[in-house]
Amino acid sequence: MKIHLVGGFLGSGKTTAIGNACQHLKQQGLKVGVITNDQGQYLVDSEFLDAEGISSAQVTGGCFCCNYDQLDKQIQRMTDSISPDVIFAESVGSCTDLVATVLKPLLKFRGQEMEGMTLSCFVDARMLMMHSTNKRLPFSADTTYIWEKQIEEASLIVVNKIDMVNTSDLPAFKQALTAKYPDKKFLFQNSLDEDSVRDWLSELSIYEANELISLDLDYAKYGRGEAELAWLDEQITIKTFDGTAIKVAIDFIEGLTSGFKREQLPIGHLKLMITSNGTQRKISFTTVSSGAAETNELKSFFGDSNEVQITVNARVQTAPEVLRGLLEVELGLLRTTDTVISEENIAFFQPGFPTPTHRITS
Ligand SMILES: Nc1nc2c(ncn2[C@@H]2O[C@H](COP(=O)(O)OP(=O)(O)OP(=O)(O)O)[C@@H](O)[C@H]2O)c(=O)[nH]1
Ligand SMILES: [Mg+2]
Repeated sequence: MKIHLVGGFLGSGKTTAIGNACQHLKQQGLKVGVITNDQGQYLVDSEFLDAEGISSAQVTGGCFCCNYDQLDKQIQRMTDSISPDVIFAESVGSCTDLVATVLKPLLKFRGQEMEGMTLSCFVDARMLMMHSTNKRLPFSADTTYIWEKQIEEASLIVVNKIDMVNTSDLPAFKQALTAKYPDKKFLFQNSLDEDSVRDWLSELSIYEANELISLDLDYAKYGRGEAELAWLDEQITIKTFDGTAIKVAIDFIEGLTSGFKREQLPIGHLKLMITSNGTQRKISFTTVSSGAAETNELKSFFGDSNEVQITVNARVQTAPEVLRGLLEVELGLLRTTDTVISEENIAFFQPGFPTPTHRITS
């Protein structure tokens, strides 16, 4: 069994790439599993992988490093149940220090039974381009510190969403990256494209992460950067009597994202899994990706419907109460005698200070 640890910032495209990589490996007859990870309990990433028919397990309530025993248990369970050839473990997008707190502990405690481990760091090409031209990223200094440290600790960097970058800017961008990070391997990827994901898999098949060096990390700064991004997860049910439940869902999504814009709140990642008429669709928003086109397609994708379920996972740079307040206001505006909206499993909080179970610095 090989474990591919996949890190990188919120919304950079980790789950998308993992999903496509799993489909490809399955077609080759390999057994694959994915371990998802996030702050809350009801994870859109797990629902997405289930919908794709990919075996997954989840580590909830905080990152792999602070819940190492849960991660270890899920690896064991997956090994016992499906005996996978490959496991992808996707860490929380605001997490760093993976070499010292996840990779080295796994190599130490599970090295015997593994054929190897890799670490990839995903980064949104547009954010990396901003950074490489000395522009400020749309997050606080402490959150930007996490983003920078994620890149620093990995030697394989997947520069994702390359399709969103102007091709004429690419040569200078690539040159700037090589000059700044001469020791890193960069893959320029579009994770929506199968061929592109196949190149990543080829790289993973020859790459070993054993030589990686643990980060020198200011935990106080890291903790502040984590805490500045509030978490919210909940499940919403919209019921109507005239087939307009999808329209109400679209109004909710548009209202919520306009609210974030109006209040100038940087979106780490807003993920929504929408279920109706026996089918599902995930849509996503980050500060650099509007998701508006995907929202517009929902009406034609689902058609008329009287019931819609939405799982919301949000990571936004604000106080948790503000995040929850915006959501409550939007839902309140949409409730009428003919539109019944209920909410379940609501959780919103500031992620706790990172306290890894293990930290191997040697
Ligand atoms: N255009 C384009 N969109 C992409 C690409 N990769 C991912 N996306 C989109 O980016 C959004 C976020 O992707 P995810 O795979 O959920 O990102 P993630 O890194 O797993 O996010 P977190 O788990 O929240 O950290 C989704 O809407 C994807 O469809 C890509 O290469 N190109
Ligand atoms: Mg993900």
